[in-house]
Amino acid sequence: MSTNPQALPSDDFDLRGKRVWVAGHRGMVGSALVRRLASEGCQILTADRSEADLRLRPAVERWMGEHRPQAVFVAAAKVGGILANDTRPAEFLLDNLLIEANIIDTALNTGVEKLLFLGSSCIYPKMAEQPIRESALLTGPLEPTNEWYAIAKIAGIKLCQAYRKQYGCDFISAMPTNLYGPGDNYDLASSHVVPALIRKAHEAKVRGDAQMVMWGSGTPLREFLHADDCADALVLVMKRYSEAEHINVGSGEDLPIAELAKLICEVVGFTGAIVQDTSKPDGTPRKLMSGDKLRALGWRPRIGLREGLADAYAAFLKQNGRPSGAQQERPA
Ligand code: GFB
Repeated sequence: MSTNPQALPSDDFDLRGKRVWVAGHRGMVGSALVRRLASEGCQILTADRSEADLRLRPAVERWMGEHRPQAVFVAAAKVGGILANDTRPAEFLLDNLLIEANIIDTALNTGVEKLLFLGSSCIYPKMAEQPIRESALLTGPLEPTNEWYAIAKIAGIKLCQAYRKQYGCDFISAMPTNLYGPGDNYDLASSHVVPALIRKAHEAKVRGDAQMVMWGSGTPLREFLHADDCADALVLVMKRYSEAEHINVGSGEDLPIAELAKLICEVVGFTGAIVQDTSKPDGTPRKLMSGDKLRALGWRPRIGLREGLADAYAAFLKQNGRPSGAQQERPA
């Protein structure tokens, strides 16, 4: 802990030899962090849900008390795509509030030296000026489809800031853009757009369908980052960043969903038509984040979108080569 709550440490936070807990190691970002941390010379700690349900305070206290992590990546969260966020608001709000409050407060009590809390680009106002700078937080109304998740993540940022201000904890926050990659969720009712379209294109190809369904109008713009690039940026942020304000983690480029769908069809090899289901929501029209702060730390993404999508499709085939319960959608 620093004696001056707002001060930047003069040196990098050294991970070597430290006990580093990746909370949420089974998720897409958590598992990418575990892969990335393997070369950092630290001891990686993980807790299975059977060992510690992170929504339960006594379980978190017991686990952290026993394992005494020195650094924590809070990658554990209830996450999902636009439909899951829109239809399960209570879970997205409550589970995320519980997880972050339990971990952050127990981190204070167990003497964690540094904690990095992960949020999402949906914390920003729906109509924020683009590219979205970190200072746009709380300057306007949120996107209604994910305000519950956004409020929980904003509360997590504020918890880190409050613990920094009141107790001098080196707790920081990073806000990744829309992520994709190995270990993603391919359930069509709860997934994000990239895994959903990979699965739909693959199954349409295998069945020989003439078309596949894309939700919404296809006009919303989204910025995508491969989970391995995200993990790389997060490790750098853990080592080099120590400010109260959160930091954006993105690729710096966005594209319309209709173009993403075409690109995914090319990567997968589906040559049929893409049809819209406009009964499904579009969500935020655009959420391209400014990457100035991250670039100032010297970080650049390495994985281009086409290459990243090919990697994600290869991972999908490995994970779900022959899906037993193919989920077929028809245009509304
Ligand atoms: O990835 P996605 O679910 O999340 O949807 P958001 C992005 C865009 O892709 C929306 C469209 O405009 C969707 O309508 N889309 C097209 C599809 N086809 C599909 C499909 O088959 N499945 C899905 N899921 N989308 C989430 C937030 O917003 O982003 C979360 O709800 C979080 O809170 C996450 O912030 C990163 O980008 O709209």
